[in-house]
Amino acid sequence: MTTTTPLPRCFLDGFVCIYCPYELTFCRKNPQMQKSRLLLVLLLLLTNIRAKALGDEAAAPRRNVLFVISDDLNNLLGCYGDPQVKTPNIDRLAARGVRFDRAYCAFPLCGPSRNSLLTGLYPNSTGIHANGQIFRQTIPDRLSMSQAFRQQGYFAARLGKLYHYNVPNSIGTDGHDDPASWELEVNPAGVDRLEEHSKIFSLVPNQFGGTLSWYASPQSTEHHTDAKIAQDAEWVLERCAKRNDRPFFVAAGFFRPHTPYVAPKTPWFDMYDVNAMPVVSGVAEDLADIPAPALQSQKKDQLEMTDAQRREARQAYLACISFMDAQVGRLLDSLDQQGLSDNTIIVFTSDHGYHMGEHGLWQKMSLFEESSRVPLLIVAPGCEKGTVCRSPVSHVDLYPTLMELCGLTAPEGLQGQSLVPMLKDSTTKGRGWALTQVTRTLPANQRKKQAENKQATDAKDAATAKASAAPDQPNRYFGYSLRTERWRYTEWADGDKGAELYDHDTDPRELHNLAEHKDYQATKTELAEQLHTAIKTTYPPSGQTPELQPGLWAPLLTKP
Ligand SMILES: [Ca+2]
Ligand SMILES: [Ca+2]
Repeated sequence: MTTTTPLPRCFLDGFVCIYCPYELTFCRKNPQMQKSRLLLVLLLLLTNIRAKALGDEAAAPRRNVLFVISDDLNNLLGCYGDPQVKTPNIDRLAARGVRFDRAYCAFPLCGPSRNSLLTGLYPNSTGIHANGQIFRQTIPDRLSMSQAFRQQGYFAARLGKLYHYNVPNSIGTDGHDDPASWELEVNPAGVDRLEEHSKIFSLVPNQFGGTLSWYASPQSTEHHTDAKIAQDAEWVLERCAKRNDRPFFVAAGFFRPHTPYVAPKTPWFDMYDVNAMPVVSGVAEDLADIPAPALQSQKKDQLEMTDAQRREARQAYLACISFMDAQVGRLLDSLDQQGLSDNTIIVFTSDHGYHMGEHGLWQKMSLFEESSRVPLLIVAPGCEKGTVCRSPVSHVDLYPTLMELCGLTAPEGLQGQSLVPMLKDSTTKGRGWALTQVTRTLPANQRKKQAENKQATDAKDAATAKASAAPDQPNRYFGYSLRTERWRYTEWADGDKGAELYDHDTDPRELHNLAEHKDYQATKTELAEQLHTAIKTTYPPSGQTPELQPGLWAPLLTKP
């Protein structure tokens, strides 16, 4: 009598698993079961892959953001081709990511620019066209960029100047900050603020913020405000690194190279030979074809500067850039040392550009290239490295870009484009233009006439009112400038007070205004149409710029 050993029962109750050695023989004897086995193997493989993918997703830490903004910094940087300035740290940052060659602010002044950048809305939608105001006074319910990060679980910290500050007097305070934007605010002040004001040279004695002023400080680097910001940022990043369950948005806002140009003499001023500093020439000839509003930011004390003073100002400005660059380097080193670099998006920019004597202009508040253009570097994991994107982009594009890079939900109504396609392929064209706007005031002798015109305008249908009119402030009007890959086209008061057209293919210094040239009228007409269409996108859906609500500056506290 023979006995047969019963086949062990499969734990899948009749179905066969490749991991089950007992059932393999049995299965092979049964074609029907073999078919089932194949199906099951496929199913298990798919399940396994899916489970692994989900596991990776759950295990992968969310991306962090280090957002670095400098104040009043133009594109005088090594990575943007300046042959004199020494910016090794910003240059190495550029080598790690995408350098945007045509990036522009929405408004060339601290307050309006920063409110625009940090809300992702143009100034016509924030209602902030001047310093000393914040969007909580006009659109209190909007989510600022870092607030949107906070609401989706991020830790958000601010070190130094993100929203507007009066520089230098507000250094060490919160300035015109938005408390709802941050969980932690750090406001260090160094000797440049606390001890050295009386020693600073200024074109107008005792005025430092809006006036060209400089000082080569004998105090060493670590005693200056921006170095303290970098030191405090290192401390914050060190603690962030220990909390890998919580992603961060750390924003560092350096005060230099804003006036007064104060930096340690050694090593920063010593890097630059004052006699080797160039002075802009040919200004008188250049001014002949520029409409008056384009030059309204000129100041008498700046026009009267000697060449020696112009050289000193430039030396001091470059010294401050190199000093600030070293502080950027500390932040990059800190990310590396804390093991955060692979998973942290880094943005570096400035709130607007800056003139160094071009067209007789210094500082900001012009619509020329030097004042409207900003440096913009973005380093993001998985994106291009060391490449240059030449498509025109705007500060308003940063908010949607960072939301997308971090996989967060952006609030409704952001007005910029995401730059993620350009970070993946720097030849992507995108929107094709960037728009910068500025305010101008009427000279006293034109104000009465303007008041009469306003009455006439009020009588018309609102739809026919001009886009540049500022009806609440009859003495004020706007200039708008559209930058495409090739052209800059600017209109003052819808062209009533002048227009400018510059061909960057042949005239990168914007010396030859082609707006009235007979050969360029078709180009001008085309760009004017594009400009007016672009201006419409800067308004909220209501079509009305929100007005300041008196007394409204309440922080909107949020979770976390
Ligand atoms: Ca500024
Ligand atoms: Ca000119």
